[in-house]
Amino acid sequence: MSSSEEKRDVRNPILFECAWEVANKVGGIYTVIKTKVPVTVSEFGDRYCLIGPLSYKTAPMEVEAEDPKDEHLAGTLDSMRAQGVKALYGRWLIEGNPHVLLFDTGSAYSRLDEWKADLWNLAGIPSPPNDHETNETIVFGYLVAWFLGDYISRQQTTAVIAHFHEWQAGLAIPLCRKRHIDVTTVFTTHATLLGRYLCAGSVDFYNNLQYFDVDHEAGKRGIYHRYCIERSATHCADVFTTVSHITAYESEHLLKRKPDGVLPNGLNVVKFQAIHEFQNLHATSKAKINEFIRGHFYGQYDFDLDNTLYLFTAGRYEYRNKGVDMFIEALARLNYQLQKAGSNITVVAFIIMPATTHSYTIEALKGQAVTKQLRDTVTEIQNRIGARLFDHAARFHGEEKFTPSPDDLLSEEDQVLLKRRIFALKRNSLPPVVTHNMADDANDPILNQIRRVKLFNHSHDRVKIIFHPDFLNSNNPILGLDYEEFVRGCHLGVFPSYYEPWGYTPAECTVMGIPSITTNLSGFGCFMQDLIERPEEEGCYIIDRRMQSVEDSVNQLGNFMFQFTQRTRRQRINQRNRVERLSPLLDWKNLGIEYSKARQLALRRAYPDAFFGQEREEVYENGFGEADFFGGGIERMKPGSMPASPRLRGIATPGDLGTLTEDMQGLNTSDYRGQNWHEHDEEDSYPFPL
Ligand code: G6P
Ligand code: 1S3
Repeated sequence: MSSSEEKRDVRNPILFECAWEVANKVGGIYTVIKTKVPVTVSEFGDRYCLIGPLSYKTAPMEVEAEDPKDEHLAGTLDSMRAQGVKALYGRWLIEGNPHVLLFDTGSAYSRLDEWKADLWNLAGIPSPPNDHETNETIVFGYLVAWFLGDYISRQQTTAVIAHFHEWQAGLAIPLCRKRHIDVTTVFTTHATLLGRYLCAGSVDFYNNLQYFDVDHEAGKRGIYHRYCIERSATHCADVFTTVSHITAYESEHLLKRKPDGVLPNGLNVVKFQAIHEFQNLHATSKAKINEFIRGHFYGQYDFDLDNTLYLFTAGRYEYRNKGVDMFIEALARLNYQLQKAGSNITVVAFIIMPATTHSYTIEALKGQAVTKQLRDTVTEIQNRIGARLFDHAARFHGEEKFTPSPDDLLSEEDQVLLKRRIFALKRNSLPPVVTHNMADDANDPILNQIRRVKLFNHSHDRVKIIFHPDFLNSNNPILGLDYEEFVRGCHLGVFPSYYEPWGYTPAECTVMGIPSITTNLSGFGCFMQDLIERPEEEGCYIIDRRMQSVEDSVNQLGNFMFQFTQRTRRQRINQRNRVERLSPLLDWKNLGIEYSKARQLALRRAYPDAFFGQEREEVYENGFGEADFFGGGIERMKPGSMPASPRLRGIATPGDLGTLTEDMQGLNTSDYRGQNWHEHDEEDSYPFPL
């Protein structure tokens, strides 16, 4: 997008990374951005600045205000502020401490109509009046384009890369293109709008991807205008990328542009000094979950916590897309299998998915309260018994045998007190399936499915269910753990997603050493399958949801879970060790290079002249310090370097999985990794009801 006369220096470019979830947690993109910051800062230092929306609720906790040191940036902000735009510039208080610029969209709403008209004239993108999310997207997009345009006019010597994530931050891309702003752009999509909507319905998505009439489908769902924004960002970006091969395939068909490459999502993997520290953390966190379970099942706490396994699923409440339907169905079958086998194992399955609720149920609160009272009473009595025992012992002079009777130690009053606490534990109802009062209990898909399969936490059920329809945090009066602590305390994460461009939940399990189940329809599942020869041996189970019937997939999931219940403690400990050893595969220190490649490609496309002639070598060396990226982590993963190392496919490393080269331009569908991406040659008819 550069004008060839201008000679911007491409060797030390400036990077703006723009996303709706910068310092503003909504979902997975927040994790991508936040965990990637340390590697990006190590590459760009002060030349890196994130751009996001200003939320007055969260910003004070996330950002420390600061004056910009870059005079051009300061000039641009002054000029925008003079025209009424409110913005916060400072440091994001996370590891890496990056510069961050947050725009208050509210301060520019007076221009919304003007900008909507401009968007229509410029790009033919309509914008209906009452779509708040789209209005936010438009205001934010115009503010970012305004900022970049002004900044570029002041700073004329250095190349600027603007990297945008997802359609909500992507509108600035077509604006930059139309206004000939001299920046080079990268657009990364983390899902497609249509994909998410279509999968949530009842279409056979993956077998029909190439047949969808995209405009019609978007229109039918009332998202045509959003789709237009997404598609224009996709097509106007210098470089278009996504997070997995499966979403690359989807993007090609639904957004009509083949991605230039895949940038897999990483995590900021922190290694403990002591190698088994994560095992200790499992034991401590599990003890906290045990406490909760004693309370929740009061009056029916008739199973052995030493033989209890904690399974969980978590994520955005997308019932079908996240595979909760399949999880509950498989749990019902597991219940039957365990009962039939006469197993002494109890499985407690947690579903952690935020929904609209009216606080906790009385029953859930009562369970924790009565067990707490019992514990307090036992502690008091224990102290009194101790005092009496001490007294007896102090007065003992060896005349006879020292045998204080129980009656001497446990007074009648104590016995009455204890009985009262025990009576308080009696209950006439079953331990609740859900911890909160649901806003729409009767129509809640998760509750209805639980009702259908009759998993009601009966005493004879070997599988118990607890649906916690809210995020976890350590101040929670019921399940007082934050998410990470909770995951560490569980035994197995289960994520049988149908639509999952990446899927951070199983990836997070992996780096915490917790085994997980995912599917070959999730970006993460395919990534692991591509890298590891037998992922299930490494505690990374992958259900086939692509090549077999739903019935077979449910059975496969049920069998994986049943096999898991058959493992001994020793086997579980070993498996956790193996899982944890996969974490370098997911470390940004190894995966960050894919982002570097995308940025280099963007520079090359925008400033091709700068890559020829004498400076060429220098640019490449600076841009691709591969040796720096592939440091210790990958060394650890070399096949054969340790006896119990996972068997990686060939010499594959995460870097090898990245696809970003100019060659990708000629890519066709069969180039996607993963198995059997069928192209149907003939389009007979529209394959599902219109
Ligand atoms: C960790 C701890 C062990 C504990 C074990 C329980 O490995 O270091 O002390 O026995 O967890 O494992 P489990 O799979 O039964 O929760
Ligand atoms: C998306 O968030 P989601 O849960 O709506 O982006 C995430 C980050 O790339 C990804 O992990 C997830 O699969 C997508 O679906």
